[in-house]
Amino acid sequence: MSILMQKVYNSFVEKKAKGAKAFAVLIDPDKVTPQSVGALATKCVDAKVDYLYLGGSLVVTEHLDEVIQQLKAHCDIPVVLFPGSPSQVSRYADALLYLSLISGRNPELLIGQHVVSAAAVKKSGLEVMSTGYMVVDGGAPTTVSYISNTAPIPADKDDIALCTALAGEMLGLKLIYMDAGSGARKPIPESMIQRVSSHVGIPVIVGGGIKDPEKAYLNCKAGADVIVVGNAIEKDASLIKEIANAVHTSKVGVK
Ligand code: 1GP
Repeated sequence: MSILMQKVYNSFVEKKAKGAKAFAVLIDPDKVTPQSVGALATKCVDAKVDYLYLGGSLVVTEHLDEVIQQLKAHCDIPVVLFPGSPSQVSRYADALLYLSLISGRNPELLIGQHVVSAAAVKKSGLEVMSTGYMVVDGGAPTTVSYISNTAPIPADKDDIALCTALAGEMLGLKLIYMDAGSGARKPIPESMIQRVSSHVGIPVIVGGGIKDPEKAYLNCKAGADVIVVGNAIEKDASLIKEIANAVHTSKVGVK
């Protein structure tokens, strides 16, 4: 794929180069309807949200295409797929986080499902962003650790996280996603974010259990380039604006 076609990835890299931080709202397709997402999109535009992530470990509804089409009808925010399985690929999105679960040792999620879905992904024409997906212990078993059948990285093992991310980067992955899992009791510790982001050059996405603007701000100051929030926003949509402001004011060089 040519550089021009890597529009979404280039936006990650450009923001990182400027020290600007990005905010991604995670939408679980099972928790919205094509009719309800328009209002959510409007709120995200108003808050200057940078990306809309779509996906979940388990998606049981079948309206993903329609949900994305409705989002696109209401806003220009890039829609990025964050799929829990190959069935969650939609050609209507702008880009795909092509996740390899590098914190785990389940070959299916490291390469197996990628092989099975490779032809369909290629045919979709989606911008593919290879991503080292690292699940970190969030204090309680999460859907992602159960479904993936892998052990998360212990939250106090910063060096394991660092070496995992370094290996991912050296293997050629373009993004690192550190995830404590949706609804995690404890978000990723700042010390781990700091350790990873100070040693890898590729953008670092952080999510899982972030519930307030303060935590988002601290995560950015620790080195996260993109903050992802899903659950907390589902409960209180006013957080979209508050967290977006916190993320955007945490730009490197601004106290
Ligand atoms: C989960 O990182 C995302 O994969 C977001 O988590 O839903 O807890 O915000 P939350």
